[in-house]
Amino acid sequence: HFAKYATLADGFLLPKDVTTAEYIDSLEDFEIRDSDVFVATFPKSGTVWSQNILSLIYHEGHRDGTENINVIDRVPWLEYNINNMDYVNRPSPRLFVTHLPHNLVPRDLRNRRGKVIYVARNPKDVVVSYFHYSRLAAKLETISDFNILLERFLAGKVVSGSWLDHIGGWFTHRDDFNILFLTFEEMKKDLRGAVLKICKFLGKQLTENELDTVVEMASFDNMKWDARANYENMPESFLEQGKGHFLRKGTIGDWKNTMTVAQSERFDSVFKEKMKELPFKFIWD
Ligand code: PPS
Repeated sequence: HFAKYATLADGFLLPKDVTTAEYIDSLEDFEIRDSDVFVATFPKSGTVWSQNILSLIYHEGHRDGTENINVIDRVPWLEYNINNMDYVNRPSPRLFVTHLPHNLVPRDLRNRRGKVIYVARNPKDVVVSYFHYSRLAAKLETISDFNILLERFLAGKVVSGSWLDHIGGWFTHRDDFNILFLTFEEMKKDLRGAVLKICKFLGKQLTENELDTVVEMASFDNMKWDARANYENMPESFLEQGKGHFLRKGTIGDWKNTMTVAQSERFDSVFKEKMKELPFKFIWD
């Protein structure tokens, strides 16, 4: 079943041919600068959205359209260096994104060097988004039966492992990091407020006009047609074009259109009690 994936310690699953366990091990010693900024997420939780926001905040050439650089090159994945960038010698401030659990990121980051923005999303919407995405993403196994995917998600057998362990790990160890927690739902309800929170956390002062531009350009409707941000430029070996859009719906509560009542109850029976330990206020409908 898992021919496409490799398993790391603690059951963390990753796509096999975009990285290796050895490379991820080596990240332990990757030197972090105080000016480094990381977006950390479980997949399908608002990663590309947050990458785009960071890119827009930091790069005037992105905001004013004078530079045509893909967001994935502005804010590359730490653990999947797909474009073979020289991460060590990148000029500051370096922006990165990661799906890694808290214990596998560079040691310096766990010692409060650099900054982390952790974005979490209602896990019912996460699993539904993952389900649809698995049809487009060449690196993921396509699972056409939602029930099978749901059971795997609940058992932590999807890429990046257990949602609960991921979010629980980052939250429990929050004092090891300079970290800001945000939810997809609060970004959706008040994007301007979320961008302001991010700017405050990063110590970045934008003018009102710049802020307006970031908010406008990071809206779903704008990103959907922005090739730099919507994965249109990803090679077919990553994303099979023509099968659907990476930016699919971008809403809160779409899980209801895929999950049956029985599946939702099954989800609750495994997750609800355990989720009470988390402080996140997800919106469920
Ligand atoms: S990945 O593959 O892990 O990087 O995916 P990720 O980017 O975390 O999640 C993809 C979902 O985020 C939605 N998205 C947005 N929603 C609202 N506004 C904006 N601007 C936005 N950008 C991305 C995207 O549509 C996916 O969610 P679903 O529910 O599938 O539409």
